[in-house]
Amino acid sequence: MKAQTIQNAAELRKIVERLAASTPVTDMHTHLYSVDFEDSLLWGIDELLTYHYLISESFRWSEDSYEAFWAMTKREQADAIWKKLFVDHSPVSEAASGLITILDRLGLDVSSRNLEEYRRNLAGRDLRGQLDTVMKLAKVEHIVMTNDPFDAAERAVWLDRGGNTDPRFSAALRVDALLNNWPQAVRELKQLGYRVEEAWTEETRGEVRRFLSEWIRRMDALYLAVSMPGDFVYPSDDHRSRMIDEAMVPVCREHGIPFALMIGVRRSVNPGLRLAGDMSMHSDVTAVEALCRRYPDQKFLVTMLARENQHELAVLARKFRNLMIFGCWWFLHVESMVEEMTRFRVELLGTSVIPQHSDCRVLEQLIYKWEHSRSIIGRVLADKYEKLHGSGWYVTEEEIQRDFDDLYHRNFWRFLGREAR
Ligand code: FIX
Ligand code: ZN
Repeated sequence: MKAQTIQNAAELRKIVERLAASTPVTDMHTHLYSVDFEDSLLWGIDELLTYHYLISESFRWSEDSYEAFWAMTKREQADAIWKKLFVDHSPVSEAASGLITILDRLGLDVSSRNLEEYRRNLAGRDLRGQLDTVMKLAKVEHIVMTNDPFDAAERAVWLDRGGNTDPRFSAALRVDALLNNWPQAVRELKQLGYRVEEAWTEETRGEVRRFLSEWIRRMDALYLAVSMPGDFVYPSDDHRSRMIDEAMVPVCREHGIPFALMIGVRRSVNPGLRLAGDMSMHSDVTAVEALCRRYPDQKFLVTMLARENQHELAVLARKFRNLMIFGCWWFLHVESMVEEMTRFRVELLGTSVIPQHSDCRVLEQLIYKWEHSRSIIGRVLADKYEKLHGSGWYVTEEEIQRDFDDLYHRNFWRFLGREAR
C-alpha cells in the first residue's frame, strides 16, 4: 500500500515539527544519576541556579572575590546568581533562558519573577516523582550516566548497594585520570588493591586491564569514556598512546563496547572558578583519524569542543564508519552553534549522526536542553525535506518518523550493537 502523500509544504513542516518535538530520546551523555546514587543526582532550584555555566556568566557582573562566593551556602550563591542574571539583567543567554523554559514547563508562573515561590514549589516535590515528570516532559526515555569508580561515594553504591536498579539509566565508565593524570590514577588504583606502579610494566598493564574489565562488567557500561585536552596527539611515544593501545582498546574489543572521546577541553584556565573555569581548545582531528584507521573493528564515539574542529570531524566520519560523531558539547550547546553544526552534519552525513546529547548536571535541565535542540533539529530537517518535496520526492510521515528515530535514539543503540533499552 502506498503511504499517504503529504500535501504541501506547510503540512510537511507541521508534521516534522511535531515528530521533532515528540520522538523519544536516548540521552547518551549526561552527568545525571538514578536515585540509587542519592546525592549524586542534583535537582531543584538552587542546583539549577548554581549550574557552572551560570556561575561563570554571573561573574561577568561581579567584583566580589571567588573565595567570597565559594564561602556562601548554596542557597546564598543561588540568590546572588538570580539577582545578577535574572533581576539586574535579562536572562538571554542559553543557560539563563534555559532556566526560564524549565520553570515555565514545570507549571510555575514565570511572570511573577518570584524566586521564593519557585523554591517553595520545587522543594515540595519528591525526587522520584520529579524524575518521572521531567523525563516525561523532555520525552527522554533513556539516560546514560557518567560513572567514575574513583569517586568514593559512587563506588560505594556499585560495591555495597547493588549499583543502578533503574532500567531507564545506563552506565558509561569514565577513565579520565588513567589518561590525563596517571600519578593520581596510580594512587587510586593502589588503594583499590590493583598492583600498579607509575612505570608502564607488564604487571601494571595487566592490572589496568583487570580494573577496566571488572568495572565494565560491574556497571554493565555501554562505553568507555574520556575527555581529552586539545593537545592530545596519537600515535605518540607517550603514556596516553600506550594506555590506549595496550589497555583501553584491547579491553573495549574484548567487551565489544565503543570508546568515547570528548576532545578539546583545557581544564582550569581560571582555577578560582572551579568547575566553571574550564576552557575550549582547538584539537588535532588526525588523532581520531589514526585511531579509526588502526582499529577498524573498534568503534569510536567522538565529540569535540572547538567550533573550528566540527567540519573536519564531520568529513572524517564520511571516511570511517567506525566513527560516530555526537552532540554539540558544552559551549557549542547554544542555539546558533547547534543550528550550524546540525545543518552541515546532515548535509555531509545525512541522518547517520547522533545530533545531540544534553550533558545535563541537574535533572530539570533535560527540559530545556532537549526542547531547544529538538526545535533546531526539526527546522534543519524540515528545510531538507521541503527541498526534496520541491523536486517531487515526497517523504512520508513514516519516513520522517524513521529518520527521527535514527537521530534521537536508534543510531546510538545500533552503533553499540545493542537492543534499545
Ligand atoms: O567532561 C565532561 O563530561 C564535560 O561535559 C563536563 O566536565 C563539563 O563540566 C560540562 O558539564 C559540560 O557540559
Ligand atoms: Zn559531560
